[in-house]
Amino acid sequence: MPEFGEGYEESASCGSEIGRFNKQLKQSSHGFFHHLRGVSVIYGDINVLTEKARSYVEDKVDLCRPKNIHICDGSDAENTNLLSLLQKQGTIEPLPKYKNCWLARTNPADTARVESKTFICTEKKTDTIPTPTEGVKGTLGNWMAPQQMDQAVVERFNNCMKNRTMYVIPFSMGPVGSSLSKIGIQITDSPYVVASMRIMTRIGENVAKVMTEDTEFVKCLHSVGTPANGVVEMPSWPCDPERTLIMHKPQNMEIVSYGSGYGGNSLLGKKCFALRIGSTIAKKEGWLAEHMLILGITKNGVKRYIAAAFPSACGKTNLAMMTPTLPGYQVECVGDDIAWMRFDENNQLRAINPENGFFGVAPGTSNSSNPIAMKTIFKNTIFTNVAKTSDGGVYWEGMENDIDENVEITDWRGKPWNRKTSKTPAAHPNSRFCTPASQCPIIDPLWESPEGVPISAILFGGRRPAGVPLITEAKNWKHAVFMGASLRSEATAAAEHKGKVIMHDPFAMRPFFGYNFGHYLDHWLSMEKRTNQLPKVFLVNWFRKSNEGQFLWPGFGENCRVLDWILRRLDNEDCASKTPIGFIPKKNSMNFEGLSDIDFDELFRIDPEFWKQEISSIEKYFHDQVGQDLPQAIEEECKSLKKHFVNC
Ligand code: OXD
Ligand code: MN
Repeated sequence: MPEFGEGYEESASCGSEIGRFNKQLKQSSHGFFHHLRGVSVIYGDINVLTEKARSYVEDKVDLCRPKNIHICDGSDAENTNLLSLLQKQGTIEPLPKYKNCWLARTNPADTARVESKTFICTEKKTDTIPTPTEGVKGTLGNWMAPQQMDQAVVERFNNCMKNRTMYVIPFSMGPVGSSLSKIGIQITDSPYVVASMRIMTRIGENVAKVMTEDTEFVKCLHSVGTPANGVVEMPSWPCDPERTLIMHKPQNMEIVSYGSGYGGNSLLGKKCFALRIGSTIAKKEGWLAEHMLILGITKNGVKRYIAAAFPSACGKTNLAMMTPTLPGYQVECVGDDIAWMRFDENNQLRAINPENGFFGVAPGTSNSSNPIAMKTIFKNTIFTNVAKTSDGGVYWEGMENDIDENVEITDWRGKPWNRKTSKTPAAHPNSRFCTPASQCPIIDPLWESPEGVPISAILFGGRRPAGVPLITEAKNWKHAVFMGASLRSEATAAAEHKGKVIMHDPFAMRPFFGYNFGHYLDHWLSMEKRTNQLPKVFLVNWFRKSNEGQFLWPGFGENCRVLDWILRRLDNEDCASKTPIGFIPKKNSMNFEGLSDIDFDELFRIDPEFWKQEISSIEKYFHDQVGQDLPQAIEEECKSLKKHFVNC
C-alpha cells in the first residue's frame, strides 16, 4: 500500500498545486523535519498546536506508534494530495462526469453507525443511562466503566498505527472563532476520514491558530484498526468490525473510536462530538445540542428560523432544502442535521449549525425529491457506497429519471447491476454524499454567523403511518418536552436495525444522548426558568397513510403549507383548535389552494383507540426505560393525556 510520501511524490508531477505541496513536504513548513516521540512529522507544523494539544498527540503517538505523523493544515494542496493517495490505495475512484467528485466503496461489513458498539463511559452508570426495569434491556445508550474503557483502548490501540501515518486534525465545530463554537483535535490513521472531515468541519491551521493554552478541546482518537489475526480483508478499506468500539468519556471531553471508517463512527465531529459530548457540555453550560436541522423561511419579506428534530433518514435534508410550492415563500438552509442552541442576553434562542457540510443519505435524493441537494452535490463531493454509471457518474434508488437510459450501472459492491433483473439495491440504503454546505444554492446568508440565527419554533417529527396528525402544536413547554420525549418513528437504514418497526426515538436523539435521558429531560424542562421567550413547539408527521396504505399528504415542497400554518401561529393567528393531544388546524385554516384530494378529516383524525394504545406504549416505555429518572412533570403530562382517552 503506498504511503503518504510515496503517493505524493508520484502525483507531484500532475499539477502545480501538488508541486508546491511537494516542496512544502520536503522542507516541512519550517524548513526542517520534526520528530515527535521519535516519529517523523512528514507534513505540517507541530508548533501550531498548543502545548496541551501537543502533549495529547504525544501520548497517542506513544500508544499507537505510527510510522509518520501528518499535521493537517487544511490547505487545498494537502487535500489534493490526500485524494491522490486515496486513489492509489484504491479507496476512492474519480467520477469524471463531475468536477472533483469521488466514489468510495467500504468493506461491506462497515456501512453504518453501530449503536450496539457505542458507549458512554462514566464512573456512575446512572450518569449515562437510566436504570431500566428489571428484566428489560435498556435502549437509551450503553454504559462502560472507566477501567473497562482503559483496558479496551490498550487492547485495541497499542501499536495500531504501525506502518501507517497518523493524521492530526485540528477542527472547529461551528464558525472558527465564534463564541458558540467548540474545538476538537482528531487523530486518525484514515486519509479518507481527513478528506471527509475537511468537508464536514472546518479544519487546519486556521483552527490551530485560534487556540490558546486555555482553549479546551475535545480529544478525538480514531483508528480503522486491524483485525486481531492481522489479516486486512479489503486493503482499500481497512477496518476491524469484530472489535469495533466507539467510546466517549464526557468528563475528559474524550472520544475514542476503533475499527470502523464509516460515517458517524469515524467522522468524530458529527455524532460523537456535536451530539454526545456536545450534549454533556451543553447541560453543564446551560444550552442545547440537538439532532436538528435549521432552516430560514421568508413569507412576505418576513424571515423566521425554525429548528426541527427528526430521526435519521426521515427527510431532514429534504426539509432543510425545501423548494416551497406556495408563491411568496422562500426557504434557506442553515444546517441539515445538528443544531447548537442557547438563549442570548436578550432571552432569544439562537442556533448555529456546528457542521460545515452535509453527510446526506443518497437513496431517495433526486431532482423531484430534493432538486437543491442535486444542485449541491455534483462537485467537490465524496460519495460512499453509491452505484456508478458507465458515463462516470453516480446512481442510487430514486435517480431512475435522472440518468441516461443507456448507461450501464455498477452497484455499490462493484458488481454489474441491472435495472430490470437485479434483486438487490444498486446503492447501499445508507450510502452517502459528503458535500460542502457552502455549495448549497439556498445556503442561508447567516449560516456562518458567529452569533447564530434566532429560532422562533421547534419541530419534532417522525415517520408515523398511523394515528399521528399532520401537525399538532404543543399546549405549553411541559407538553412540548413530553412531545419530544414521546417521539416515535419507523426504523432507519442509518443504523444497524432491520425491518419496519415503530421505534421510540425521543427527541430524535436516542442514539446520541451523551448522558442519562431522564436528566436530559430535566435540562429541557429547565429552559422555562431561563427565558420568558420560549419558542413554540410542534409535532409534524408527513407520513400518515390511509387505510388503503396511501400517503395522505404529498410532502416535500407542499410541506411549506404546514410551515405557513406554523408561521401564522407564531403571529398568534386564531387558526387552531384545542384537542387533548395539542392544537391542530381549524378546518379550512390551512392553505390547500391548488391541491386536490386532501382529506383534511383523515389527516387530522384523532382516533381514541389509537391514542389509548399510543399512550400505553409511551407510558410503558417511560416506565421500563426511564423509571425513577423520569421527571414528575413528564409523568403528569402522560397521566393527564391518559385520563382523557380512558374516559372517552
Ligand atoms: C446521520 C444519522 O448520519 O442521523 O445524520 O445517522
Ligand atoms: Mn443525523
